[in-house]
Amino acid sequence: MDCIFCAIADGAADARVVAETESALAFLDANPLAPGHTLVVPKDHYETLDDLPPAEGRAVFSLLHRLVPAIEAAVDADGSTVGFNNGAAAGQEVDHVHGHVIPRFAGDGGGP
Ligand code: DGP
Repeated sequence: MDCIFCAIADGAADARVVAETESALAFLDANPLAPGHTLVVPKDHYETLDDLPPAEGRAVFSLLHRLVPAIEAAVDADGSTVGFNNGAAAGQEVDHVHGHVIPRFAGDGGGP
């Protein structure tokens, strides 16, 4: 299977990794919508949230939960948009579940 996020999780492709647990990985988005835009993924391949087992979901959310305040502090953001594009109809372009953490700044328009 040809999956760029699996390649990043396996160390076969480069990424700016910001945090890692046994089953989840966080790295900077290659096309950031804001400074510090980070993706959080399960290390194993699941296409959408619908396929993600509960334990993997907890691992991803746990890492997201820990990282959001750290990312906001690192880039001096006022908040962040956190979300998943789940399925092609929602704009999911990489078929490996990933949560976006997009730092937001007062006056930047807000909202997803
Ligand atoms: P989505 O539309 O939700 O599937 O978002 C995919 C995101 O993944 C998009 O913001 C760009 C990012 N992305 C795509 N390819 C790569 C890559 O090879 N490396 C990194 N770091 N990010 C990538």
